[in-house]
Order: sequence, then structure tokens, then C-alpha cells
Amino acid sequence: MNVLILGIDGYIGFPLALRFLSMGYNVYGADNFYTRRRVKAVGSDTAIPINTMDIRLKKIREKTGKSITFFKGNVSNPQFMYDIIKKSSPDVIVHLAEQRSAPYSMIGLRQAIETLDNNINSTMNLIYAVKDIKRDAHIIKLGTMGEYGTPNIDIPEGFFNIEYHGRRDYLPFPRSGQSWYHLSKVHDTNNLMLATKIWGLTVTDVMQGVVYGTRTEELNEYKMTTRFDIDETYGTVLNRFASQAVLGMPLTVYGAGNQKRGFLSLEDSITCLSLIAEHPEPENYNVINQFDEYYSLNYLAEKVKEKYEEIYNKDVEISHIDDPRIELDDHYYNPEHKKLYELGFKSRVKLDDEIYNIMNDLNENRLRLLRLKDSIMPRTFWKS
Ligand code: USQ
Repeated sequence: MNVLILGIDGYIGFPLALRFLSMGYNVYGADNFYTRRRVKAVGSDTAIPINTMDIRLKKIREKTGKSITFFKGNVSNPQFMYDIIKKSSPDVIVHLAEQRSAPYSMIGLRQAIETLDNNINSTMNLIYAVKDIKRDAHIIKLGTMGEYGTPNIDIPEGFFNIEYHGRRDYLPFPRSGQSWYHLSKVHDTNNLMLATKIWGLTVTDVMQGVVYGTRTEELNEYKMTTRFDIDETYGTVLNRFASQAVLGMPLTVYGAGNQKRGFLSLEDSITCLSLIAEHPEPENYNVINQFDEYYSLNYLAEKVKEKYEEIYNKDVEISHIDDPRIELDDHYYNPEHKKLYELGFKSRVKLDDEIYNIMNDLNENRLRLLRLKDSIMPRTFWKS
């Protein structure tokens, strides 16, 4: 089986490649190092050092005796997308190569358009390249739980039964993204759904929650690292709280902190994606909500505080600051997530243990972390 990972240099892409290698796949990957550049452009860097792609590939060869075929280039360029689909003839394609930061997309018009262009174009290129070259390839597309927003009713996995004015139908659940980034994923969802209807493509659209953690089984085994962002633009909330605790800064809970989101560890995210790769639904558009548990931000801040104080015996402050985003900070939240469990998913990571690992790994890189301190406080305000 050939698998092509678009965005193989990223937080998820790199450990996913190691997992596919260990499962016996022939692994191909593409990246243009956009995230490395963008994070530096917003004045930050990965808090845990990572190797260049050349060194990554060399280490993998030395440790596993296997090679990854790497294509450097931009998947928003149709010619590049067609070339790599031809060369890799993939059975499975995992598309992780989109601009992934909601705050980045809200900085201004340039960043909003860049996010929409980049994300929508790359998925359209993928759809057409697969239709023209390898129609039976299984497209696994990374969407986001944020596509649904926070409606005052339960959230199904993509579709729901609805009765309106006495008539019934099974329809896509309404999407309500709260940033241009989240909306770019909604547009991808619509484009993939239509493409599947017209050409019978095989698509799994993964509505993923917020990912946290520094480790996976293979990263540990090969003593390698994946990037870890903590800045206001690219860092996600739990990873940021852990870094703030290590830096002795107050944990920045935005607003009341009763926002609830689905979360999963990096290890679990990789496991879910590889499980999905093994279970295509041919010629179908399938939606999977991918998270393990949902938590409120207040709960997570308290957890990080408790863990840090217990291990390092130093006080941690929690600070509720004005929410830079436009979002409900207290709401109903009950998303379904049955399909992954039906495929056999079992979480292997306990929240407390992974918080401990993150803190440990950050402490080992304390000097580097200190240099990134200025990138932590929010500077991107949805309303400005
Ligand atoms: N938040 C804080 N304090 C912080 C940072 C964030 O309270 O210091 C809050 C935000 O206001 C938000 C929640 O934490 O309510 C999550 O924010 P986030 O930055 O961790 O996550 P988000 O912007 O939603 O995006 C991230 C990834 C994105 C992925 C998404 C999954 O960057 O690629 O799609 O998580 S989800 O949130 O389920 O849509």
C-alpha cells in the first residue's frame, strides 16, 4: 500500500509518517515548509527543536532501514499536485497541508485571503488530481470540530435527520465556523461532498478536535521530535497552558473559560488517522468526529496548575483575560464521536500523563522556551 502525506513536515504529519512506516506502508510525503516559515514570521519558533527534513529522512533510513520519498513543493500549485499523485500512485492520501491557525487567518485581509486560497485551492487540486489519475485512492482530509461551531443542540458526525414543516430529510449538519480558518475547512467539506457525488471518490473528512502532546510511540522509539508551537498564533490551548506554567507565567484563559472543545493527544490522533486509512468506505463521503474527550478550558487550566504544582512544587496562577476572539465562552456542547470507537479506537494516553510529558520535554528545552516568551500573549483580536 502506498500512502501520500501532504504536510509531512508538520506536528501531525511527521509522526504519522513514522506510524505508517511501522505499519509496512510505502510512505511518500510532500511539504513546502510553510509552517516553519510562518511561525518564524510571527516572531516564534517550535519550542522543541526539530531536525531539517534531510536529517529526518537520513535518521529514519538509519533507524528503520526504510526510506520515505519526499517531494518539496506547494500543494496549492495544481501542477505539483498532479505530479506527486502520478509519481506516488497512492492508495491513501492524508491531506494535512493547510494553513492551520485560526488566529493567523484573523490578522488581516492578506492573511484571511492567504488562508482561504491556500486551503480551498489545495483541496480542489487534490480532488481533481485524484479524479484524473487515481480515482480509487482514499482521501483522508483533515477538517476540524470547529466547523460545527457551538450550537445549542447535539452535534452529529456530519449528517442528521431533520423534520421541518412536516417533511423529513437526512442532511449535512449546519456548519458555523468562527474564523476564516474554520470557514476554509467548511468550504473544503462542501467541495469534497460534491466531488464524491459527481465522481464517486472515496473521502473521509475528519473533524478533529484540539491536539496536545509532544510524544508518540515511534517518536519515543527513534528518539526523534515533532514541532511544538506555543505562540499566540500557532500554539493550541493545552500546549500553551503547559508552556506558560513552565515559564512561570499566568495561564491565559480567554474570557469566562467555560468554552468546551473536543481534545485528543498526538499519539491518539496518529492512531485514529492510521485506523481510518485501514477502513475506507469506497465511493462514499464519510465524516468522522475525531476527539477523545471534551473539556472546558477552566478544567484544563486547573489540571495544568494542579499537575505543575504537584511535580515542581511552585505556584501557578490562572488569569482570565479578555477573549481576543468572538466566541461563546459558556455554552452547551455535546458532539457525537462513535465511529472511531466502532473502528476499534481505544485511547492510549491519559491527560495527566501527557501534561506531565509536555512539561518534562519543555523543561529540557527551557532556555529555548525563554527566548520565545514574547510570542505568548495574544496580539490578534478578532474585532480589530
Ligand atoms: N484559548 C484560551 N487561551 C489560550 C489559547 C486559546 O483560552 O491561550 C481558547 C480559545 O479561545 C478557544 C480554545 O481555547 O476557545 C481553543 O483554541 P485553540 O487555539 O487551542 O484552538 P483553535 O483555534 O480552535 O484551533 C486549533 C488548531 C486547528 C484545529 C482546531 C480544532 O489550531 O488547526 O482545527 O484546534 S477545534 O478547536 O476543534 O476546531
